[in-house]
Amino acid sequence: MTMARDQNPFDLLLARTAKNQASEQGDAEGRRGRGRFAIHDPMGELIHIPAADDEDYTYFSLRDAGAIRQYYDENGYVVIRGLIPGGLCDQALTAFEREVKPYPGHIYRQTTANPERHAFTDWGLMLNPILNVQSLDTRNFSRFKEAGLAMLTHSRTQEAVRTILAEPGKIVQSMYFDGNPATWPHQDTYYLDAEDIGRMTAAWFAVLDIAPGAGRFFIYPKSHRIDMAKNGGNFDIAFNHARYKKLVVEVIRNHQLECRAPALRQGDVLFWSAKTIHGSLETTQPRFARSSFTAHYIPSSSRFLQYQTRIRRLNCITVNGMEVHRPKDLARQSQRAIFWIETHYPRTFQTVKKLAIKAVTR
Ligand SMILES: O=C(O)CCC(=O)C(=O)O
Ligand SMILES: [Fe+2]
Repeated sequence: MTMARDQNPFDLLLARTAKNQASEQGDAEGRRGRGRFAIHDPMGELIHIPAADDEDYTYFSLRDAGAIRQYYDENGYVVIRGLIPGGLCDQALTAFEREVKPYPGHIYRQTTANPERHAFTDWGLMLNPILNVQSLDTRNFSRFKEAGLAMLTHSRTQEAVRTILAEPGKIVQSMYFDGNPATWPHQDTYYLDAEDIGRMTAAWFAVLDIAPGAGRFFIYPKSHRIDMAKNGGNFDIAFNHARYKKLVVEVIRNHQLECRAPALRQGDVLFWSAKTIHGSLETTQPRFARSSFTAHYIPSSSRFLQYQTRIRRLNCITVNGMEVHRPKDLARQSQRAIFWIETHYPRTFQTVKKLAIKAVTR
């Protein structure tokens, strides 16, 4: 799909920079051709993405509040450069190497939502992302958890979230990635959202400079405006998840959506909306980590919606003045007992869980 770039406030901003002195038309064409790194998009098409940020859009800094909001509303995502101080990113990396990587036990994981031990790539990267950094057992992961939460609730993060949501946000989920699971294209709203569907915003925190072939995060700009089937009935997550995945691919194809994978340097953060189709690209540079946190924020006045069907009660603590929901919080004895059953009787636990989810999404 060709974008109406000449009406885009972001393009106007770019046109003002010294780097972009060509005509509006020529400049837009030039930028589009400047991504030099060839890679396949999720549809198997060869695309070119920027290898580094000097080949990319300049995007925004935190002080551009009005432009951030406008670009986000229009495109369903926005990049804020240099949001998080590099020192804090380094602390998280060090804590990950010291506390998390050598840990031999089970941790809840993003892809399955089940407790699993680490799976490693041939290059020694942790392949199965961590789910809910805020619920990790502090006895084992205190530094990593602290550094992660410091980024996700940083005063600058809170300001960005407030700009996007037009009110303070609260965290309902988070993740941490080291190796690349190549996340298939999806919208988060199918799994979680604010009660007012589409209001949730999520953030991808680059903890180091992300190499173009390390599993870059991609988004399909403007896909947040497309209405898709809801979770439930023939598209329920428990028994028809594969059908939903296929639907997303069809929507991308039918609307001829453009896949973008911005170059993110350490401390840059990409925000996207609950309905924006996103995921991560294939790995073609397997030696490079794609160290990143993600966090999902709903407006603080909003209730939390799961599977587009049920309101979930939140179990919040306050970190740096921001509310953080802790699902399956391993600081609690009762949750540790469930965790024990999940790790010792995984099959039985999964069957019961599937049936319970079907019962609520029917
Ligand atoms: O970074 C990724 O691979 C996917 C992250 C994601 O889908 C999310 O946090 O919602
Ligand atoms: Fe997602």
